[in-house]
This record gives sequence, structure tokens and C-alpha cells, in this order.
Amino acid sequence: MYFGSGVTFDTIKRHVAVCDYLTVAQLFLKSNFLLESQLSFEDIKPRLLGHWGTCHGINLAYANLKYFYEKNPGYSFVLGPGHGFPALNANLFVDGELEKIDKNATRNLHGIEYLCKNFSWPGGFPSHASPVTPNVICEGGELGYALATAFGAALGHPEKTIAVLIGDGELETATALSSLNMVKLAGGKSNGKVLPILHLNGYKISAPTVYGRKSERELSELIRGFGYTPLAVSESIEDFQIKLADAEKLEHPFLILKTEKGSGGPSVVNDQKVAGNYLAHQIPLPNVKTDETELKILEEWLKSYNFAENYSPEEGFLI
Ligand SMILES: Cc1ncc(C[n+]2csc(CCOP(=O)(O)OP(=O)(O)O)c2C)c(N)n1
Repeated sequence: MYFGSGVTFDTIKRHVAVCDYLTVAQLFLKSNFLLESQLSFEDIKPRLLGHWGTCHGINLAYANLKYFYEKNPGYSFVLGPGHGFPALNANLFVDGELEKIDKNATRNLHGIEYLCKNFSWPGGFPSHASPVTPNVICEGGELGYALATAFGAALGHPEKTIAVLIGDGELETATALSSLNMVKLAGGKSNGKVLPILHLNGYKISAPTVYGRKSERELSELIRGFGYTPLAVSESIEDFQIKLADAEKLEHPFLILKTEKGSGGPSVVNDQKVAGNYLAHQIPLPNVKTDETELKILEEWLKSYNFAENYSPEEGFLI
């Protein structure tokens, strides 16, 4: 519909499912990466360190943007929440960008094992985006700079289109909030286009976000007041593509991507609501190394992505 030949909504859906699977595998597994046998405590990393809650939204945004802007050589993606690194790393791995700078990250079983085992592992990948990540120029743990970085990249480069994903917690920082004003300095014929996407998942580390508690009208009026045209986007891939097409026609579009925090992950653990709550922010199954029930939840969660439908050991990725 909006993208190149052979690509359909289903292609994007499968791309997101593959990256979600590889994200969860990076967070939890030290072996049995293709679930060839029943998951055991032995397969779980001894120290679980990472952030799940933001990851599905990153995978969703990354894939939708990648296919939408496939034929636009001036397109770049800026990621604010660098703590969602396993999602970013999964995409860079699947697209072959990681392999360009790291010969171990081959797009086969060896590479899958390397990617997953080495996330948050001594001597391996850090838990956050960092200078070893392709095209990342600063440590990704400090929130707030993404929007200013995107405007900086677009200034004086009319050929560029910079999409930037900003966390709703991140938008509470003074840096991110004041960077909204840059829309008044950018634009026009001599600068590139910036497409801010607010990832409205409603929660930060241990509490709701301010923007998550505003009404839809309050939030869109706020964004409009800065000089943007807000466009609400749901988790639906079809809707995302329609809104990206709508955004192309506007001078200063601003997407508000509403997701459930930890979407696709465990919904209830130990009688507590996890998906759609702050408990999804980091590791949603904190006792999975020793608790049979959590282990079972993890196995079902991984299986829900049907990874084998999109990856075959003989043919590689089938997307
Ligand atoms: C400047 C700064 N302040 C505080 C933190 C600590 N911190 C890490 S993640 C996080 C919550 C981020 O929430 P949000 O931007 O909404 O991301 P998401 O919910 O998508 O994980 C915070 C406050 C930080 N990384 N940087």
C-alpha cells in the first residue's frame, strides 16, 4: 500500500514479532535460544538486567518507519529511551547493520546465540545503547537529548527526514520539553524534516507519567500549542502506516504512539498487573531463575512470537 514491492502489513508484523522474540531472548536466555527443548532454570541468565517495558513500542516504531521510509535515502532514526537497547540491538542485528561492525553478529544461529548470550553479560553488550552500537554517538542511559539531536541533524540538511522516538517519561525532562520549542527555529526549505513520536506507554520507572495521566485533549492541545499537529497512533500497523502517510502532508507533524507498557509480555505475575503497569518497566519475571510458574510464563511468552515461522536454521530469516 505505502511501501515497496513484496512488502505488506504482514511483513512488518513479522519483523516486529522477530525483534520482540530476540528482545526477550536477550533479556533472559543464556542457552536454548531457539527453544529446541523445554526451557529450564539452566537456560536463564544468573543476573537479569535490562528493560522490557519500552521494547515492543521501539520494535513497532522501528519497523514501521524502516519500511515506510525504505526509499528515502535521507531517512534516519533517533532513539530517546536508550534503556530499550535490546530492541534496538535486535533490529540492527536482523537488518545486518550489527554484522557490518561485529563479525560475530552473523544472521544465523551463531549470531542469534552471540546476540542473546552477550546482552548484559560481562565483557558483552551493555544493557543500554552505547558508543559500541552502530551509529550511536553517546551513552544511551541519559534521557532528554533525543529531540534536540534530531533537530540538530535536520538543520541545514533539507534532504533529511529524522524520526525521533521520545519516551513519555523522557518528555518530563527539562531538556526534552524545552526542545519542543525548536520547531520554531526549524522547518522551511533549508532544513530537513523532523518527525517526533511520543511513546505514550503511561509509566516510567515506578510511577505513571504526567502525560499518561492527561486527557487526550489536554495532551494534544499542549503539543498543538508548541506548533505541531498531533496525530494519535495505536499499536495497529495499519494505523501506523496511515498516520505516517498523513504526517507526510503536514509541515510539523507530531505522532502520539499509545501503547500498553510491556505490550505482548506477561499480563499478571504473582497476582500483580504487569503489562500496562510500571512493573513491566524492567524485568517482568524477576524470579524466573528459581520459580517454576515464572519459568512457564516465560516459555509461553517466547512461544507466542512463533519465531520458527520467521526463522529457519537452513534458510535464515524469512521476512
Ligand atoms: C536524565 C535522566 N533522568 C532519569 C533517568 C532514569 N530513568 C531511566 S528509565 C526512566 C523512565 C523512562 O520513562 P520513559 O521515557 O517513559 O521510557 P519508557 O517508559 O518507554 O521505558 C528513567 C526516569 C535517566 N535515564 N535519565
